Amino acid sequence: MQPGTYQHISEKKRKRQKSFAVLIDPDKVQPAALGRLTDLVNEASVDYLLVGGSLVISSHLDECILAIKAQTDIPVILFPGSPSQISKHADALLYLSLISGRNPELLIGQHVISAPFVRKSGLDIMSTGYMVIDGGAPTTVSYISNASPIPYDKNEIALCTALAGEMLGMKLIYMDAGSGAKRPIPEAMIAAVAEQITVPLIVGGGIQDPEKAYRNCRAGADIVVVGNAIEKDPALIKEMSAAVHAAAHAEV
Ligand code: 1GP
Repeated sequence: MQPGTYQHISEKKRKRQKSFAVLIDPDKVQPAALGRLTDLVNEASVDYLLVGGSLVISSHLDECILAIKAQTDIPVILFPGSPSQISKHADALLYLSLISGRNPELLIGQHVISAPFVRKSGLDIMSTGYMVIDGGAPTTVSYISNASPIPYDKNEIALCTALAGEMLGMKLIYMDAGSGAKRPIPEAMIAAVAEQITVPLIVGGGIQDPEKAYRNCRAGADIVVVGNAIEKDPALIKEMSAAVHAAAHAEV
C-alpha cells in the first residue's frame, strides 16, 4: 500500500529533503492540454502537484484531475479556494484555515458546512494553517478572503501566527504571497517562521526564478510552490525543480 501523502511529506522533512510543487489552476489549462505539462513534471521529478486556486470558474476539476492521474504518479493535492473545489479523485487535501486573517468563515465556518462531505471524500486530509503575506499588490486571495495579509516586514507576527497554528494542531503551515504576487515572501520571514515550527513549511506566491526557489529552501521552506511563472514558461519546471532539490543537498 502507498503511504499517505502527509506521511510522505513528513518523511521528507525528517530526512531534510526539499520538495518542489507545481500549482495547476484548472481555469488556465484544458484537460486535453495536460499531456505536455505532465511530461515536463515527470521529467523534472516534481514532488507534488497542487490543483486549485482562489477562484476556480471552470467546471472540469474532476476531469482535469483524472487526466493528470492517468499520466503521472506524482501525488495530486487539492488547494481549494472554496469547499466546491473538492474532488475525490485527488490524493490529498490542503484543509486550509486562514489563520493570518480574522474572517470566521475562512477560519472555521466553511469547514463546518463541508465537514461531512470532506470526510466522505476519502482524501488524505492535511490541516493547514494558511498565512497570506502582503505581496506588494492585492491578489485574488487577499480580495476574496476579505482579510488583511500579514505585512511583509512583520516577521514576529508571521512567526507567532505559525506557532499558534502548529500548537492548535495544524499539520502544515503554508505561507503564501498570493498567486502572481509582485513581491515574494522575504527569506528573513521564512527563516523566522522555520526556526520556530516543527511541522513542514510550504512557501509560494510570486516566485519567478530558480534562484529564489533555492534561497527559500535554504531559508527553511520544505515545499516551494510555483504556478504563474511556469504557466508563462513551462521550461522553468526543470530548472526550478533542480534548484529546490539542490538546496537539500547543500544542507547535508
Ligand atoms: C499561489 O503560492 C501559489 O497560491 C503560487 O503562486 O502562481 O505566483 O507562483 P504563483
